[in-house]
Amino acid sequence: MKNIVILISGSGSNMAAIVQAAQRERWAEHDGAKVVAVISNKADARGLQFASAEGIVTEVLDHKAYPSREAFDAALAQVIDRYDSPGQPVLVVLAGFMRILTPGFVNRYTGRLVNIHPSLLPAFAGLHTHQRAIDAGCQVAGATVHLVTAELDHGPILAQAVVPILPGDTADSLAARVLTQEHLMYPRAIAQLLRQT
Ligand code: NHR
Ligand code: GAR
Repeated sequence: MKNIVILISGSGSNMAAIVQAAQRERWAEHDGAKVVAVISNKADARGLQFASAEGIVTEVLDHKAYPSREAFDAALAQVIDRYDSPGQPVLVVLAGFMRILTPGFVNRYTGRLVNIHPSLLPAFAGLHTHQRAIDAGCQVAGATVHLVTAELDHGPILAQAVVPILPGDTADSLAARVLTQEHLMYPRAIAQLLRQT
């Protein structure tokens, strides 16, 4: 079985979209793949309740409880590696995960660590992407699925979705329009990645 571990920090709607696609499209049967654990760096992440209700193992690792980024990432890797084996490397999916990961962590999971970023990369790497796209006068915005490398939001692009920026848009209204597309794109991109590996 190809184990999928999803890392979240908040509402986890992308995580839920992936879990639901896996059920609907029978990834276990057709791709031998399964979401086995959801890990959050925040105890109050709403997505944890959804995952538990689906019978998925949940784990909280509070980054504030660790003395350094390296220590947090080492603890994270230790949990993830419970689901890893030489023949069946675990796929690590960042879904609204808000902690920058150290090179040591990223290099451990090269080629099997993916993120969804709420902009059309390479435009607007980093935070506050929707407000920055509005302020720049962009007519379109969107989201990007990419492999994670040590350089933030710079890994190889796997998929992108575009939405219009409309007159009167706020960061919130634009974020909602982008998020709808994320929910369609991210499960598809992961399914494609599963079929390649
Ligand atoms: N780590 C690496 N090494 N490379 C990437 O491409 C990563 C990553 C970790 C997370 C997601 C990313 C996004 O899609 C991601 C990509 C958090 C921050 C950030 O500044 C930036 C980008 C992303 C995630 N985090 C602050 C920090 O100090 C904390 C911010 C907060 O807690 O609100 O880690 O946008
Ligand atoms: C999504 O829009 C995702 O692209 C973005 O946060 C939202 C998380 O929503 N990710 C980042 O900003 C990463 N820094 P979700 O928790 O409901 O999936």
